Amino acid sequence: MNVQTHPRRPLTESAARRDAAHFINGEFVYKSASGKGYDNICPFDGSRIGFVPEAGREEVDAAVQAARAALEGPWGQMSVVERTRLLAEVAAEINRRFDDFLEAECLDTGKPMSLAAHIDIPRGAANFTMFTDVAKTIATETFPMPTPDGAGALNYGLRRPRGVIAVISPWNLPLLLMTWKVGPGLALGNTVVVKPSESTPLTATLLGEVMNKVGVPKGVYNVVHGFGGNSAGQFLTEHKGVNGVTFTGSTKSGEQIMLAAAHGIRPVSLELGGKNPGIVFADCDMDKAIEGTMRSVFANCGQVCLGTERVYVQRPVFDEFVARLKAGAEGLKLGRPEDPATGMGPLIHEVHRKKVLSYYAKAVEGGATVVTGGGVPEMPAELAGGSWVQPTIWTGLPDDHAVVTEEIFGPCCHIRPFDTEEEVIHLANNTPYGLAAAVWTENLSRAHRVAAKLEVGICWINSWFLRDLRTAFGGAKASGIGREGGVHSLEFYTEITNVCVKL
Ligand code: NAD
Ligand code: 6OD
Repeated sequence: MNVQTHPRRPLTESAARRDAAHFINGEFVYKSASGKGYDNICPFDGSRIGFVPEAGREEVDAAVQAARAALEGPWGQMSVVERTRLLAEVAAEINRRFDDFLEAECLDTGKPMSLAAHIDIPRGAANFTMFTDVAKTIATETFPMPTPDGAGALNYGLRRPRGVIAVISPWNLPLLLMTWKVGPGLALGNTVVVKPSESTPLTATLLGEVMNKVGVPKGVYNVVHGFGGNSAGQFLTEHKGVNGVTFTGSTKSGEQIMLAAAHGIRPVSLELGGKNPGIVFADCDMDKAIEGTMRSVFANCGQVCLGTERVYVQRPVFDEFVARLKAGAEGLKLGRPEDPATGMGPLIHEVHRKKVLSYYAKAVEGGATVVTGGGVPEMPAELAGGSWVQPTIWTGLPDDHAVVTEEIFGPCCHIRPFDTEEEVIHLANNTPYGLAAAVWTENLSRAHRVAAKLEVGICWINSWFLRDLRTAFGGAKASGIGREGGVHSLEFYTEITNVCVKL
């Protein structure tokens, strides 16, 4: 992965501070026909980044029409080799403009540049190269069959692109999660209309420049900005010209999107929320467990769908674990994205901060022991307008308390002791969600045994957020429908036709 470490421009002077634009049929559109739009606000200091136009039905329709037309144009005629060569150019151009993407992403999200430089931007590029092999090596089944006349018949499967894909993405890892859909979608011959989160419009807009620069035909990649319900998101998912909707976001929005996609019987791929357990056995390597749990709880200010919010620690090591995680949390430096010493940034915006702080208050009302944090940190005057909260750890809440059962999406966790393997498996599975789990143990048999019993899409053993893009990714239960990644992406991004040839 391309990770650049040279000193960076201060974000106050960044050229990435600019208006966002829709990207429709290869053109940037800075104003919607309705004139509607809003200010993009920077989460670390509350400053104005620029204007974001809000798409109405007119812009959404233009984007979908452009994507439909592109299916019939040069894009539709391209061989898979030509298509994937072009996508490799997209990845290379993202890497050439690494700092532009990095600055745009950190302005929109407030996350530390050290984090985005290692995860968000390199993965944003890799998502365009990863699916090359999948697209080039599509295999389908063949069944010769006997027929009464003795001549027989031959069945074979043909995969074709699904068509126009609506990509609806969230604000926590904007470029990474958007390209995680756009990469396979395009590699497999579809065209896309992206609706990025209203809070993070910049990198999706910037990607339009990359598409034009490397010569991706117009209409293949389109972006419309705006909100979800009764705005660009809803108009897009309801549009009859869309053949499938792939969505990453909250379970509540996922339900609405599924309802919209039901009209016209369009397929959905849903990657939704979670309330992920971390399970620390007494036989773990404690250094690894602390390092991994520090990341899984506090990375990206706790705004990672795969993050740990419920930690279960076996009783003999409970006190040691709590003390060491507390020390780690208290050692995190909150600060500007450009500062290499910054370990944690702000939450995405004030509305989300209000939500997270409401859980901080509920924990105290519920009788939790606040091990550390629980409030708003004192920040220097230049950052006082940002959406900061303290990294927070609680113990002592009952299993049915809202803080233990509901997704908070902040830098916080509740830690509870347990005694037996059976008990902790029951506790971990006792949730409507089923996205991810992290298990910490040096006992190999236990690791395999527990992983097989956890009702989740992804179970990490002695690691967290270690991603091989060839593997199935998605959530069980209320955490999603479908799997993407590697060959699993074929299911959503292609349609299979069985050809039956009577010989
Ligand atoms: P969100 O559901 O509020 O919004 C996500 C996107 O959906 C945004 O672009 C939003 O505008 C759009 N949207 C909302 N309602 C819509 C509607 N009715 N029709 C069409 N579009 C609509 O989520 P968020 O607050 O941006 O992100 C945080 C949530 O996302 C958390 O719950 C987190 O767990 C989840 N998430 C899940 C994964 C995963 O891979 N499972 C990854 C990242 C985030
Ligand atoms: O790594 C990925 O492909 C992925 N979809 C990660 C999701 C992270 C959630 O915040």
